[in-house]
Amino acid sequence: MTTSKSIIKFMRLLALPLVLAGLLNSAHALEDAQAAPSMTAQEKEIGKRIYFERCAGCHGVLRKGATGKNLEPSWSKTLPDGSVQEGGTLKLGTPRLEKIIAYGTEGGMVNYDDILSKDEINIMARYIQNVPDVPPEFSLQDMEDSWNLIIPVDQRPRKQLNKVNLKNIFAITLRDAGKLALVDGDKKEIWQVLDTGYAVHISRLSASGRYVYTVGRDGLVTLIDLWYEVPTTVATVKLGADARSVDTSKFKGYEDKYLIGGTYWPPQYSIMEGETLKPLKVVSTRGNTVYGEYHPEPRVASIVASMTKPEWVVNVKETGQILLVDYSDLKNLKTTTIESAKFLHDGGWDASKRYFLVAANASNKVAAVDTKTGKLAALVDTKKIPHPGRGANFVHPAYGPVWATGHLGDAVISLISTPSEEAKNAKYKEHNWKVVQELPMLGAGNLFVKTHPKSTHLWADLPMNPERENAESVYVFDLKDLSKEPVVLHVAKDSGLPETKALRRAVHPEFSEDGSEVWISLWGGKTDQSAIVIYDDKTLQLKKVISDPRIVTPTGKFNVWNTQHDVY
Ligand code: DHE
Repeated sequence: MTTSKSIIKFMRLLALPLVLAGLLNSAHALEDAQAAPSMTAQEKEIGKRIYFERCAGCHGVLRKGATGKNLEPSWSKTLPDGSVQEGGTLKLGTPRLEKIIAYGTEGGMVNYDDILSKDEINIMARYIQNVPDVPPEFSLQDMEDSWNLIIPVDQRPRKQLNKVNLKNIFAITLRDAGKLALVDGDKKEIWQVLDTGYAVHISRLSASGRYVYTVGRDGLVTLIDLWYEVPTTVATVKLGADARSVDTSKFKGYEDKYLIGGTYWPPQYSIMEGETLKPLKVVSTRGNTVYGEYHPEPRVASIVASMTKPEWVVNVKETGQILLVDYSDLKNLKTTTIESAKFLHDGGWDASKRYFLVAANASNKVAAVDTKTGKLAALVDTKKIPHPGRGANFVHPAYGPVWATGHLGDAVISLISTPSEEAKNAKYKEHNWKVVQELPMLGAGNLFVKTHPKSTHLWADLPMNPERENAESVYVFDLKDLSKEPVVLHVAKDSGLPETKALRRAVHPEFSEDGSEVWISLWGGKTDQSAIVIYDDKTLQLKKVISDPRIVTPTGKFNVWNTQHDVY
């Protein structure tokens, strides 16, 4: 299958209408020369909803373009030769826009004719010729108004009231159900399912391992206490209209003290009390890109807590600026701004946890930040659209410590050599920050790779590959002999569930606490039965399938111990 096909499928799934084409235009809106098509209030509401759910991820809320094209009614920009280029959705007009939305384009626009109805396509064609709806800003006061402290700290248990092995609990996103399943990893049974709001994106653990934090695409943060008889939501707060990331304070002396959350809209990060979610501070990320142009909507992508300093690494997508936010004095907040490359997305630590590696995905690069010196350690060129999740660390037989990332846009897994202070690894220094090997995959469309210090395997999914066979399987490389073809495990078939019309994507391998098992989400349609499929890491034999009817559209899984300690 071709790379472009895979990307198109991925973007459709993620509801991002334009791909790769059209990096940010430094365009500004012109006076509309022609009137935008009229719309009823009801049609506008429909357009607004569909735009948020399907388009904003790629084109941005202000429609100035990011990984997708500028979709303002009219824009102009001055080219390097001094000439002025003009464009806009008004120029294209309703019939042409309807065709683009329905059938896609060569430039990467996916077809929506099988996702949206004819009426919805017509509404969207007219909606994007109207001036963008700008959602409201979200202030500290708005956060305070949304804050719900359900159980104050002094009314919570003083010790763990259950006998569950909390280290091996899996927090599993039930994406379209707007819920989180907490699954007992020892018994492989659902412990509790909790409401968490629309499409939780990630779960993270407090430094102590007692609290689970989730954040959803609706900007809602949920704080869950694992010390009760059954997991209990003790506080919630809204960060804004659209969010993807949270992390807690993990530096010695600050354990469980603070939480940081990053939003796509408004473009800002917020700091809260870790145990109550009481809002403390909001900081905008609006500013200039690494090329010096102002960007009004630089969204916060991944965030990670350093264990070396009281700092968070905050990756700002559109500007390519990596912020080191020092939380030791919130009133006199010190921030280091590190230039990297545009379109920062997800990433993880190297084995020493000194360097944070983050994909600048549409720039085809991985940036490495040295959290000890507070400087950029490297910008590594990679194949198309690196997408590491958190990546995977292991010792390569020939090149020493490496960090692995998969690619959404290419059929490889890249292994990047990472520095090590151990004397035995000095011989690998010349390879540091180079791609030392690319492991061939069966196609593009990987999202997550994973390993564990006790494992000799590297697990990789391929959920965005257009071929059913590939998307429903996972690939297991032997770390002792990387020249071997990966073992293919057909997760959908192994689940024993009947085949469905919609693909059931095998996504996000996650290890159990002891590294003996790998859990895979079989992510089916909203009305289909999905499952969690568990393999023995040593034998690669199927161990258990959890196909409870409550398992609706499972995606990310976060093992308490591995997430708490960044084990990957
Ligand atoms: Fe994710 C992590 C953004 C679509 C599952 N995703 C992240 C992070 C970001 C991000 C910024 C890093 C958070 C961090 O570490 O602090 N994801 C986005 C998008 O903008 C995008 C492309 C489109 C969107 O509108 O959200 C997107 N992501 C998806 C999905 O469709 C996935 C596959 C299924 C789902 O649940 O939505 C998905 N993203 C995940 C998962 C992680 C993640 C499971 C955490 C990986 C980990 O191991 O930590």
